[in-house]
Amino acid sequence: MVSTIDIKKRAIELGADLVGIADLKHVSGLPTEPKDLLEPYTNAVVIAVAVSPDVFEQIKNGPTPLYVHHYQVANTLLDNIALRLQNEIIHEGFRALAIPASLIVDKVNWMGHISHKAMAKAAGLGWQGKSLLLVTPEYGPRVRLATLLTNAPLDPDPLQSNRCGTCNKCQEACPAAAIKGASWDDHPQSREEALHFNQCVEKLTNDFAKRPEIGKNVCGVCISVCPWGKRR
Ligand code: B12
Ligand code: SF4
Ligand code: SF4
Repeated sequence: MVSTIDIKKRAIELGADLVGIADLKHVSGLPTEPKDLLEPYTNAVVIAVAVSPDVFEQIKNGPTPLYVHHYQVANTLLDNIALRLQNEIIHEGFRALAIPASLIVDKVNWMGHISHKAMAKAAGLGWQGKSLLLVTPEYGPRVRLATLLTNAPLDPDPLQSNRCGTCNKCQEACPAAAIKGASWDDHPQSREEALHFNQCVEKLTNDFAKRPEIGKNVCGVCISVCPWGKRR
């Protein structure tokens, strides 16, 4: 029988730094690809892998080759943990589906299968800060995320409230001036409420990704300046 405590222990054993359970009722209306992705499932196991603080301390105005490498390895670790948990849950007779850590499935609208940030928030791992990133009390936004959908009967974790307060460090530091500084108790109604979205996309795709030593749509500045990540 799959139990909440066993799944959480197993995720940590496999290399997750944080794990939480979401009741999918909290995310009804969230856009997914395909549209009925969530239908067979009742819960999500959301896992986070922390990225080394020293990687972020090297980030000043843009990404470093070291960050690109750690970002890719963290994605692979997340995909491995999620796939192994998925198969173990299936062996117990339930449905389970690991959602890739960082796959863009709609390149026009810049969407994955589902927003891991929204799922992590629903699983009580943290809140979506002014940067729109998932901020955790333990590691700030210095985590990468993945989601495992399942119909196994698991106990959901309590939600966390927004703790950005009067801070606006990410807004001040953003090299694309993309962060508007808006705040919310639950979640923004659109990405545009939080960001000048196209300015962020433009900076990542037409500047950072075109640098030969980077080659990916990464940045890391709004992650590195967040005081919740520096507390560790
Ligand atoms: C496409 C993509 C991008 C695009 C678009 C980003 C974006 N903001 O959507 C680009 C290339 C610009 C990008 C940039 C970055 N990305 Co990116 N990206 C993704 C990817 C693959 C899909 C995101 C997606 O589908 N968004 C869809 C929108 C609608 O979701 P959203 O942004 O969470 O915002 C909405 C919901 O959260 C909603 N919401 C929250 N709760 C609820 C509940 C309900 C009911 C409803 C209706 C809505 C709702 O409110 C928002 C408005 O609708 C994810 C991986 C994944 N599958 O999640 C990584 C991911 C979001 N990226 C990540 C990161 C770190 C970055 C960057 C910092 C770059 C970098 N690696 O250095 C920047 C940050 C930009 C920013 N400030 O948001 C991490 C975030 C980790 C974290 N701690 O939060 C992710 C989760 C990858 C991972 N596996 O860890 N990214
Ligand atoms: S990823 Fe970079 S450009 Fe985009 S919001 Fe964060 S700091 Fe700004
Ligand atoms: S830098 Fe400040 S405003 Fe931005 S997400 Fe972190 S705590 Fe929130």
